[in-house]
Amino acid sequence: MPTRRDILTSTAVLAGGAMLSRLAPARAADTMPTTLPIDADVDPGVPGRDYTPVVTPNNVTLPYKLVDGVKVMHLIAEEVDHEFAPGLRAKCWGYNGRTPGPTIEAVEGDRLRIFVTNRLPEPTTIHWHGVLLPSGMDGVSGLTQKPIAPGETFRYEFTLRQHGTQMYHPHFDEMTQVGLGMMGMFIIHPRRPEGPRIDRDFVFMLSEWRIRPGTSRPDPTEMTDFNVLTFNHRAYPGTDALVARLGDRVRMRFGNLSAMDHHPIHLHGHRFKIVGTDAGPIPASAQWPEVTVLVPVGSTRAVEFSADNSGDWAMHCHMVHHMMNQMGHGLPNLLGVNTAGIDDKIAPLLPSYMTMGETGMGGMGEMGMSVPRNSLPMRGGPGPFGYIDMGGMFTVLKVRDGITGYDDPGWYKHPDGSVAGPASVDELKTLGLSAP
Ligand SMILES: [Cu+2]
Repeated sequence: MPTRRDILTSTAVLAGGAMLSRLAPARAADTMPTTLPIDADVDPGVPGRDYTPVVTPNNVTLPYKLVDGVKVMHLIAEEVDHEFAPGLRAKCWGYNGRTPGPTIEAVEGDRLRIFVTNRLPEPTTIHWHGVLLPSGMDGVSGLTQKPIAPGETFRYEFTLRQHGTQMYHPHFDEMTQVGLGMMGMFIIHPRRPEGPRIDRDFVFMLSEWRIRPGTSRPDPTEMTDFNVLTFNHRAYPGTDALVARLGDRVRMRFGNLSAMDHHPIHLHGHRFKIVGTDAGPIPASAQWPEVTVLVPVGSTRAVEFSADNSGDWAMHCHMVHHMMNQMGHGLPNLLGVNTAGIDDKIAPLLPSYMTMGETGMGGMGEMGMSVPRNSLPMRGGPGPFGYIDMGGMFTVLKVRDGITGYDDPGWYKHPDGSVAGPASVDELKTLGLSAP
């Protein structure tokens, strides 16, 4: 039976800081998500022994060096020539030659010493989003530290006393630096894992960009009209396929450092539970089932599910404008317009002109319509049944029996009779349904 005090305490936790301080000051520390006493002295966590390492599609994990029991890491802030998908490259800012930066991975109780070298043309800092640490390590320029000038290297050092899905990004000229790609994921494994063992643990950073077709510099001042939407800064068809063995227990962690938009990430063929935020794990009794997880700006969400359904399963942001690539934006609306004769009249002025969109915009990606150099067509890429009509924040989860690695197994071979196809007029007539 819960006591009255327990009930008051849990109510206070739900209601936030004000209630907390009035009703349960002594329990405040208990609300931190940790399986480890804050002052515990433990050995550095070892990959494979203490945790199953995460996989960041299209990206890597930051290496560390062990020095006197401290995990030493090095991030170099610099300009990066980044490919969003075959056909589109841009000058972005990132870390260690890539954007987003490498995923930081460690274990609750680890002590980290992270050196940050600035090779940008302006100052920077790194803020460790959601990580509980001393105020002076929080990386807010002007408030908790001096900015790191070009050419300087700063040292950050702190002990991890929580676990969960965190992020890192600058807190200096945020609009420019985050808008140009300076961000990364920061995964902290529990010292004593609870719950079912996770077989595959995928990490995604969600972000959005404005890159005018034909240009090669993202515009960080854009506030509304983003035209490149990315998983780990790649747009489909540039996103890695996600591979899982039938029956695997899969975790997916999403962080969102887009300038303006939340992203509802939808997975086909499976149901998952939302198991964590950037404040830590959600108790099993409070997890709820979903097929779409909304990842707000400046937040992380972790979901878990059993990959119990063989096939090729789309995973994408459900905002339809976020499944588009550059050339699909800002078009005139010609739906239902009688465009007969327009092409003939315009051809003498613009030889490559072709009116499009009067019957809908499906198929525009595969028309091979001419696009400016260094830009992506409206959407998609070739699939096993024709053209896949989605681009941007889109990828495919491939669930197969007997898979052992992460190599793309190719397209799913559907059992006979299990693929939707055209119905015959006879069949429709027999059922009394009107045929076209
Ligand atoms: Cu979205």
